Amino acid sequence: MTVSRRTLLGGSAAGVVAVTLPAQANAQWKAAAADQARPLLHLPSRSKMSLEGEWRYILDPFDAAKRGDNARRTFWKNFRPPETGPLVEYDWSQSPVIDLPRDWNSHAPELQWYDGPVYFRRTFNVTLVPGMRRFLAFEGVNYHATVWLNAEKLGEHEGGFTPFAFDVSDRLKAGENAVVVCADSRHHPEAVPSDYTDWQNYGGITRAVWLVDEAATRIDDWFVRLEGDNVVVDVALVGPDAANAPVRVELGKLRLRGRTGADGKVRLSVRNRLALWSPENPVLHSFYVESGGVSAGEKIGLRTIATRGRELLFNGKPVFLRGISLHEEPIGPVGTRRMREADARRLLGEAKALGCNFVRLAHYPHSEIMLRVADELGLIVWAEVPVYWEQIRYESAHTLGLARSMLRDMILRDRNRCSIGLWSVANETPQEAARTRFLRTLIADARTLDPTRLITAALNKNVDVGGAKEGESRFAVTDELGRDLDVLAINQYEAWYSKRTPDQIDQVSFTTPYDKPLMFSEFGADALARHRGPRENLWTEDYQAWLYEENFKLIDRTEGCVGLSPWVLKDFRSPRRWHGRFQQFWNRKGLISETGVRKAAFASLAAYYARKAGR
Ligand code: GCB
Repeated sequence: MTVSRRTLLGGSAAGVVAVTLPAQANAQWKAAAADQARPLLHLPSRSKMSLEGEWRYILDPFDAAKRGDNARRTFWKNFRPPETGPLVEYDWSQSPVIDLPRDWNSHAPELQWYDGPVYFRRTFNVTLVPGMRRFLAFEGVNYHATVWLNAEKLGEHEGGFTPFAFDVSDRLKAGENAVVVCADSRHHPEAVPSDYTDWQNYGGITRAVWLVDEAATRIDDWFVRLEGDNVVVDVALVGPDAANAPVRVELGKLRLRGRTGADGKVRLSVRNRLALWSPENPVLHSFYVESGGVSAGEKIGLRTIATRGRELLFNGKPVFLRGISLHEEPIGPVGTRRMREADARRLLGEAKALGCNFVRLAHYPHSEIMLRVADELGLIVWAEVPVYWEQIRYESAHTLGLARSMLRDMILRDRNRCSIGLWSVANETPQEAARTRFLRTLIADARTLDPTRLITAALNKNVDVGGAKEGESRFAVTDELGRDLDVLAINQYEAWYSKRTPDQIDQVSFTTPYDKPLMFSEFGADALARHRGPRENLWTEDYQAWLYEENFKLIDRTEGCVGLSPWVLKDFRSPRRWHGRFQQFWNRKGLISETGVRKAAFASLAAYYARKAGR
């Protein structure tokens, strides 16, 4: 299959260059997915050196370097010939500098719309310690990464939002080492998501890079959760002494001990005597695990989430999810995917100011720091993989393999975060057999990896819901996938993408034959901050607030509605939002502008949530 993509260089029409890429690139990506680099879990708890800071970069818009081994352009080899030759057409020491991690789009104006391969390089110094294992760990590279260490290829990874790592123990040299990463932001038709989304495809090494130090036998994984009245802890060791090893765990005042089996794994369990985590009381306990002199620790909370008929139960009690959806994009005048802890705190702080007890982290696994801050602040989280819209190739084995690896790596990374309540397998996907088979595979995987969370998906909006046509007002959520989900969720844009006006939302109803809870995972309208009424005028704050008020009534009269996460907390970058006055490549459905100006609907939602919380 040929991948045909347009690569834009420069923001002006004069600077636009159209490039058609060879089939080769897609073939490489496909090979990579089968043999994807896997993550090293629990990075925050490991001993490591940061590789953030200055890297150099080379743009390769024609994908020249991968078109065949040609010494003139094999960037990963860092040839530095004398001036007499041979000829080499790059020189890393003269290439521009970028401060990583970050997307390249916000780094320089001429890169705002660049979609293609970029090579990054930096050096770092290492002291070799006999017996120590070393890993080069990436928290996220969008979209496809190829990595070389000291000119040797380590491997590849496809998927922009999940971590991966390489064991480099036998490849590091004492002294200076050089890492080169090719980050290619292009999405081929079998990618996840596909090449068509409603958000900016921020390219680059967008999340942290680490050199991790580990003992020969390491604590590879742990999974702490509440099952019935018991705290259950799985621990997995990897290395020469992993079998039959003593394991000691502390969680708050609880003490657990055991020995691993021949596979290096052990399951420990003790009756719970610790306080439960909740949005009202987000209590976290100190977790500590030790084996053979190697230890790790973090903060972990305990809670349960379940359904009972149309009810949603949190720690055994009915809960109403007062939520908001958000993208991983910090508040600030320039759209970026550079999420630092302070950015996560500011974004989630706005959700708290709304009175939320819930956030939908759309439409892909967010940076791990978001989950850790949500744990601390007491926000229940919906986490999602980017199986987005009908453009996904549901019949492709490659695409399914990719989606499964993303779901797996997201769940393994985040299942110890007590904030996670719901795993979502998709957003607005067509009701057809291939898609349903595809999503059922993901749901089965999610249940195996984490039986303690509920599974959901944002189902199709408006006219597609239950086959209802434009103009109809009674929508039945009958999607076959509903059989497999724990919680049904609907995206609906009444009075924005439908012909109705907000006051006509009172004609609309949503029902479902499934005896399951139902959520409104999206609704909303674009509004330019500080652009005011009359409320009948599209794009005004007043129209948006009016639409919210009418939706609250719909929600209150919908049987089995257990919550909402309107679209969206903050205006976000989207290349398909062209309106020159109101949008300028921002999706304006935010309750706050990109710089943090609160729109009128912010106060409407905050007042509604105060009522819902009985305040
Ligand atoms: C949706 C999508 C979301 C879009 C939103 C919109 O249904 O799930 O990704 O950004 O609509 O603004 O149209």
